[in-house]
Amino acid sequence: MARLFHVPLSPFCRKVRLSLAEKKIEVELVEERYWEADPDFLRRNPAGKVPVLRLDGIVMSESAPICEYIEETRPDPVLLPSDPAARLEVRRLVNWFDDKFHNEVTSKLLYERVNKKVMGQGFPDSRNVKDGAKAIKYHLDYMAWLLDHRRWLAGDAMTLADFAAAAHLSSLDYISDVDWNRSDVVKDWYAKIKSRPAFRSILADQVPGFPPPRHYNDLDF
Ligand SMILES: N[C@@H](CCC(=O)N[C@@H](CS)C(=O)NCC(=O)O)C(=O)O
Repeated sequence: MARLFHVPLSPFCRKVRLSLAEKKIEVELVEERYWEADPDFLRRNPAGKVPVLRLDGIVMSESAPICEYIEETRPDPVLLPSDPAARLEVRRLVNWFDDKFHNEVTSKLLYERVNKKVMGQGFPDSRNVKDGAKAIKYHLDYMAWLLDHRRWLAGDAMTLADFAAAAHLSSLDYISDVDWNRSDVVKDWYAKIKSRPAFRSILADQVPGFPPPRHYNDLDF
């Protein structure tokens, strides 16, 4: 069986979990406290980062190549279209969320509020939290603009771009940091993706010391 070394609220791990679940690949989840730098874990990924996936006898790291490997070996259902221009758009948006959104929002809110406490690194930096809360508004507005023009973020079909975005937003929703009233189209998109069977394991996550808000796993908000 596949084995994923992860932490529950990591958006990169969540994106891989969503890909695996959408393709109905059974996986054993192993929580990896990467900040404790366990030598066994560092052997699996010398970069010391999660996710790390063991699949087909291969130990893989870096969520984007992992998702593309899953796509290439298990193409059904399709999460990366075959048309080069459509693939480009999916990859652009995966990168948008995992780079820009991550740096401007996830690292400023989730890492300040949760990771610092879990890792014993002190209190949230209020400047960062303020910057993250400001930046998420602009990102939600950009998503709303995309969804005004398309059914899903990268086009007419659900793709890895939707999973990348949903992975970040679901982690932030766990700590009530998403204002779902800002845009109806974004809220509808999230309700649609959240109700997929692939999302179930993510909605069942529990981080000790951080109980999720009631709406977190409510499919109707
Ligand atoms: N580019 C990597 C980023 C993964 C990443 O930054 N994971 C975080 C947890 S959310 C981590 O392991 N950080 C440890 C570190 O940076 O030392 C990917 O897409 O997999």
